[in-house]
Amino acid sequence: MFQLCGFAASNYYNKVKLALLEKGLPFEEKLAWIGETDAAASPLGKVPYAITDDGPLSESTILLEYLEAKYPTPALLPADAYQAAKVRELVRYIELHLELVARNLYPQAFFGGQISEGAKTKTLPQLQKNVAAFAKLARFSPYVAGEHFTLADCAAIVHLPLVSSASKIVYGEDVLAGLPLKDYLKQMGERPAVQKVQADRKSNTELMMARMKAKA
Ligand SMILES: N[C@@H](CCC(=O)N[C@@H](CS)C(=O)NCC(=O)O)C(=O)O
Repeated sequence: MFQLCGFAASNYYNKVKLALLEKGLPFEEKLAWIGETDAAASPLGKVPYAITDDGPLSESTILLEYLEAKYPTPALLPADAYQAAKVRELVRYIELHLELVARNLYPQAFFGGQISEGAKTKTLPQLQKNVAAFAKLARFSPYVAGEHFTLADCAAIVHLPLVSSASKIVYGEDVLAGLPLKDYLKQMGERPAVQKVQADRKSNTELMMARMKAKA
């Protein structure tokens, strides 16, 4: 059985969990906080990682690709090669050009830390540029890639709210304000898989914060 390892407060963990739930695949969750990961399965110590019937595997997008290849139906990638590449392009933009850039803001936005003025000044124009580029690709009609729920939605649902709130908290400006994110998330929130991921994220985040407080 596919074992998803990590913790449900993690957006990358939730991207994979959402795909598993949307595909209706059986899986187990194994709680592994940062610092408690399996070095053989996740050499960088990041979450998520998985123990599959074929062996250990790390990197969330690689996990998605593995699941899609191994269990092709229901499909979260279009059959057409170009359309599938367009979905992968969206996933890449969301993660590399939006989430990873916004991640510079997380220590201050979510964890009570302070980031340098230099980092703040550098990150805002990067985010603005990358959001403008993403806006040219994203469809939101009603799904990120168009008419069907795809892997791009698994990424968008977990990452975009963080990009939005981190920029609001740190800059007082939502860099995603020009996108129909609110309506999109409302619609996605009607899906049972999304509801399950959000409920688990909430309770695991409370646990994570309590652990952080106890350690401080
Ligand atoms: N590229 C990785 C990113 C995963 C990631 O950064 N996960 C965070 C938790 S949300 C983590 O493990 N952080 C600890 C670290 O980077 O050492 C993936 O897609 O799986």
